[in-house]
Amino acid sequence: MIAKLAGEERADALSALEGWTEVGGRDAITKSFTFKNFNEAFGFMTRIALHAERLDHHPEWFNVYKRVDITLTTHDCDGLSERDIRLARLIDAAAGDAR
Ligand code: H2B
Repeated sequence: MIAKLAGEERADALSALEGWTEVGGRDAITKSFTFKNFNEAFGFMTRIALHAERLDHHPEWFNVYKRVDITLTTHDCDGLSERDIRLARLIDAAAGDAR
């Protein structure tokens, strides 16, 4: 069973991420990305899908046209874990310049 992040470790991990905010009512983080067009948004999602499969850790996400909203949490511990932090970093790298 993967450990939930808590206390100082959790706070430090979250403060090292840029633009990710905590979700109200559940232990999860979220960030929205907007690209130039659908093609770029879908390419981004494809890059994330490859990371997700490799890490066996998957995002909750929602796409409309050029926007991708992503929520990260670890279902196996019902909260945030180191896996979410790792995937968030990879997602930020996969986003390139998009904000
Ligand atoms: N993704 C996320 N976000 N949380 C999990 O707990 C999780 C996952 N568990 N992807 C993995 C798959 C698990 O269900 C499989 C069986 O390893």
